[in-house]
Amino acid sequence: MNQYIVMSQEVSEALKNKRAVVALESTIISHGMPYPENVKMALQVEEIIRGQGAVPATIAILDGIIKVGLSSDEIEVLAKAKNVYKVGKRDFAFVLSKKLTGATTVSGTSLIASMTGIKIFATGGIGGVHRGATETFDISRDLEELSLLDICVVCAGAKSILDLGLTLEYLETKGVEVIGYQTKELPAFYSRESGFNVNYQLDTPAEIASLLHAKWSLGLTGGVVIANPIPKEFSMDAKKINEAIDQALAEAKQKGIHGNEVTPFLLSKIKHITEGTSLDSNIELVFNNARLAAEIAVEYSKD
Ligand code: PSU
Ligand code: MN
Repeated sequence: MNQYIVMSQEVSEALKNKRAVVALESTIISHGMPYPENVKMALQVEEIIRGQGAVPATIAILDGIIKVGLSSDEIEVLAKAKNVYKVGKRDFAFVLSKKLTGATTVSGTSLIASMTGIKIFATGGIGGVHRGATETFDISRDLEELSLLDICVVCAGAKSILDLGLTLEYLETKGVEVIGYQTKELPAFYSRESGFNVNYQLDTPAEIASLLHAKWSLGLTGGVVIANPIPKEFSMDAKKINEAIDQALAEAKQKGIHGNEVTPFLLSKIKHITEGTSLDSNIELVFNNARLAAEIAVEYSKD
């Protein structure tokens, strides 16, 4: 397809046979979680997707090659590697031409998924408009790419390290619908409540697949966000997690953290402040999203 892209046999056969495939990002592995929890999470997510009858396609760049569908060994290598680039659109050309290793963000993964014909994507949380963006201009590339590419991203909403209200406004401007899975309220990643509403509620994977067919068959290009609340038993107290987020934000500001280092910095601080409980919740919500994404992919591949 292109000298820089190599697809695993499993993914390439699944796509050829029009079977359900779910794309998975790799920044969550290299920049979002510590080793060895990251490897365990990544391998288990793939098993959950296979268990639903779909094929997982974890996407990352290894030594200058974009891999679509990593082997277990490759996941291990990526999870342990140092100096892994965090790759969105502006980073691909540099990392590829220098034969470096990179983990793709939601936006970077969506770009490659789109090139290879994968439409359903599971992750933890998407990037968005950061708090204070009116000063910093910090708006994740994720939102822009979602506005351009035909991709359905299943996430647990967005964390309140972001300005959720502005993130919803931005998505509205760009024509990206935010669908709540069995909820009217936008979930806030670690907790099920944010105080904001989604655009529409849908209650089954089949209804979501049918929305995707309606949108894309009409040529309405662009993404769809499926906001899937963290299961109750793993959700965190909103007040407690928001205090941790505020503390992490203050520290980032004081240290002058900026650019693409902001999100990884905040994630690791929050984990530290919550003594690891945020990491457990984070892993569980990713499993929950992988399951739903696989169910949607299976329904979507039916017609
Ligand atoms: N949110 C999380 N975990 C993550 C990320 C976001 O809970 O690992 C990652 C995703 O890869 C997302 C990226 O695409 O951070 C957004 O980074 P930025 O804010 O720099 O655009
Ligand atoms: Mn940013």
